[in-house]
Amino acid sequence: MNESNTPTKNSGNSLRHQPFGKISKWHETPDGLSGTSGFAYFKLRVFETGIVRIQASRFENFESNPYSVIVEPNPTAFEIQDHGDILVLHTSVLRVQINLSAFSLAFFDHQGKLLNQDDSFGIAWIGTEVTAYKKLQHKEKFIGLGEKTGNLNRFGNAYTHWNTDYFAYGVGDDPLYLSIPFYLGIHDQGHYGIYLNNTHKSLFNFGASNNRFASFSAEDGDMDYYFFHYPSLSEIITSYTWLTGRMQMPPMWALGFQQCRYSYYPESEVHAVAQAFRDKNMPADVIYLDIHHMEAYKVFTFDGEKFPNPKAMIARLKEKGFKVVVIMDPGIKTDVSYPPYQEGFEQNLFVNYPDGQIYEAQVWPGWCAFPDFTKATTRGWWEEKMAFYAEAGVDGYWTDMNEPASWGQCTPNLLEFDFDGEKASHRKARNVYGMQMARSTQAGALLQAPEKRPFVLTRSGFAGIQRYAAAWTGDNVASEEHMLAGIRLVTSLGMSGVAFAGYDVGGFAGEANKGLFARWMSTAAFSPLYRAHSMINTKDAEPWAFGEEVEEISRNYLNFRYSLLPTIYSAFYQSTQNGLPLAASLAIHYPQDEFVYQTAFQNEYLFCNAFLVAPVESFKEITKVYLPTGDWYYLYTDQKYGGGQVIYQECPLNYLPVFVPAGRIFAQQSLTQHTGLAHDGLLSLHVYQGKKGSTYTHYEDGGEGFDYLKGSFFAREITYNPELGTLTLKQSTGELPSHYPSIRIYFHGFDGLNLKLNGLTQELSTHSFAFLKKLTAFDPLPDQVHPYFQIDSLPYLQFDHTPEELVLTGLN
Ligand code: NBV
Repeated sequence: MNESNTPTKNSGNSLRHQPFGKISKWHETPDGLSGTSGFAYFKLRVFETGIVRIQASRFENFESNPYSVIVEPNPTAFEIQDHGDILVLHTSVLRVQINLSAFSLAFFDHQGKLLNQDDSFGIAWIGTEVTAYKKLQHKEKFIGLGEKTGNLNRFGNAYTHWNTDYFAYGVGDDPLYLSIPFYLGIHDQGHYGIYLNNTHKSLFNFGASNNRFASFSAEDGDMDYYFFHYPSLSEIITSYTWLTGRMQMPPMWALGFQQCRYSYYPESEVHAVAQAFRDKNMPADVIYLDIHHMEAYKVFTFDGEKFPNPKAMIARLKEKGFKVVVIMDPGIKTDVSYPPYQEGFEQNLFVNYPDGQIYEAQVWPGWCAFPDFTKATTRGWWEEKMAFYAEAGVDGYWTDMNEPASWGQCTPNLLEFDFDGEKASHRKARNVYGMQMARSTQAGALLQAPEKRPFVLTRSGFAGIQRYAAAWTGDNVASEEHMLAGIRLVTSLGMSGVAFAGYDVGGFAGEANKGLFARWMSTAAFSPLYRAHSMINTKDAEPWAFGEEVEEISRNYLNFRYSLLPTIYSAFYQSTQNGLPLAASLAIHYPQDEFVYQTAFQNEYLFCNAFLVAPVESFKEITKVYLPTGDWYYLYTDQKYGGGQVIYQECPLNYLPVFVPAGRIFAQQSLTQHTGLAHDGLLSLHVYQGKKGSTYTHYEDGGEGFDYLKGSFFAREITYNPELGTLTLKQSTGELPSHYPSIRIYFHGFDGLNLKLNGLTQELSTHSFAFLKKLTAFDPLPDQVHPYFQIDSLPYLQFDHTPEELVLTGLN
């Protein structure tokens, strides 16, 4: 090292720590500033008032990731003050202090509170590995980082991003299938978000094996991260999804129940399972075809024996109201008589070795070549090939094994990927491979059926995957701890931009016992993706396969899920607009509340902003629930609890602990057996008395297709204002009439109501009301094992659901 502590390109041992060094030159740019130490280069760019991008490179030409960020900087007012050794960049919400003597950064909010600060190591290299070192703040907590196992608070742990096929992973294992290098930091002084925009293998250390720093490193490429600060964590997630995109509105059917199995075959079994849902009055919308639908596991084929007439089969399933989703694996069998292989070979669509030879590895079909989904021509070809499924009537696609996985699980690093013209080795391309497969699959679905909303479910992905697909958490295990871990995976994905996510209900590997399956079905009714799945050579795992008791509990929660479709659909629409999670860890809403991070409470989350779900193992009869500040209603009885306390809640198998925040509103409709059937036209709104009100934005459209983008929707804000004692249904927007000509409002927790609707006095009715049905009195189970709850004399009011503003007064 020379005197100024600045290594030059030729100095020192590049395999030792090499800091960025003192800034010798800098200048203002249209959106920030850039400069150099002679050893390395930096850029700071203001993307938005609360988003600054920091890039540091050993080279003048900065490297990037063309796949995740989809926006350019938004011209935003900022100011740079030059204090000699220190520069200060201000926006209206953020202040970045840049220490020029060592290129170290500190981030403050507009009140001057320190949010995040570089350790004196700043940004530094060891060989090609680049790391940003951040001082640990007092009691700092770290949440998010996508599909990561472990605790909600990631402090004290380290995590790797390297998409990995991990059958029957343990609840602390890492890495898994999908990587999102975005996390939220929370401490006494405030909170922030950091997204590392580098696709190489990366490592996030939140104070593991050291007490000095939190750091994030990429094996190669540049340091390229976005720093976020806004007054709330929700706003940070909204801005992260502004940057990397949001999910598109899925078809309504994808919100229904989805039944999967590795694998249902032959055709008669698929029909039998679908029919059983109908015969047993258990609502469901989707059935999956796993790898046995193919001939010798070759994608774009059907096994002629097991599925002699897929088109007719799918048509029959459609008549029963079932959509069909097929699995698609990337591996293309290297069989010269197999057209996809021939075409890929001739058109150079596969991943190659540097000498041009096609890379082969073994997967289900045997030796396979792998489409290079980072190549535009490959994606275009795949999209065309999907005509095969579209012609058969397939409705959705399930992209599996797209880490990519192969036997041996060690894809060689020298492989070459097109990387959309930039060319990259496997080291840089691996983490985006699955995402590009999902992208191509979504585009293919759209190409083949332009009038339909694509549904793609992916196992692998990277930052931005939410634009293309929903995600599921891969090969989990049938155990109580996996059920709870799945919730944390889904809420972590949710705070990392992937709102539409779920886990295999019942557990993929192994076999659930009765209780576990029942609890899993009830819990997952409050999961954005509601899908059951199980492994080959295990016992049947459909919701009726565990006996009558489990069947009735499952039916109750399936029914509840379907009755909630107006709420869930509206929440999905909101999430397409703001990127917020549908299953939101309590940490998102109560980041400063220490209780929400405790092991006993870390699984609690808010579903669709209306239900606090307190997941609990199936064998527990009583559980501790933490209710944050505010008042809460136990869903099934309307019993009211004050917040900021731990309560003991009984949790018999037929009642999952669920609470409604005081002041909230949600909507129900009549039960249908699948989303393609018409409900009875009555929208039931449930309003919960509270000191703080809320707005429920009710949203409807055709449930399919894209007319909603041209105005064919019905939306209205419904606001409960406790100070004024009003419930206002604002004038609706959109060109579609509501599907609900009548509206009924249930008033929970109100006393002595004296209501007027648009000035006219109203007579209230009452009846006893239950969200779930009474279970059969299974002999010899006494009632207290399966209690039955209902709300006596619940007041309600019913009137015509007209589009004009409707104001109810007297909700005091
Ligand atoms: O295609 C079979 C399975 C699938 O059912 C599962 O959901 C995937 O995660 N697939 C993995 C292949 C290997 C399973 C052992």
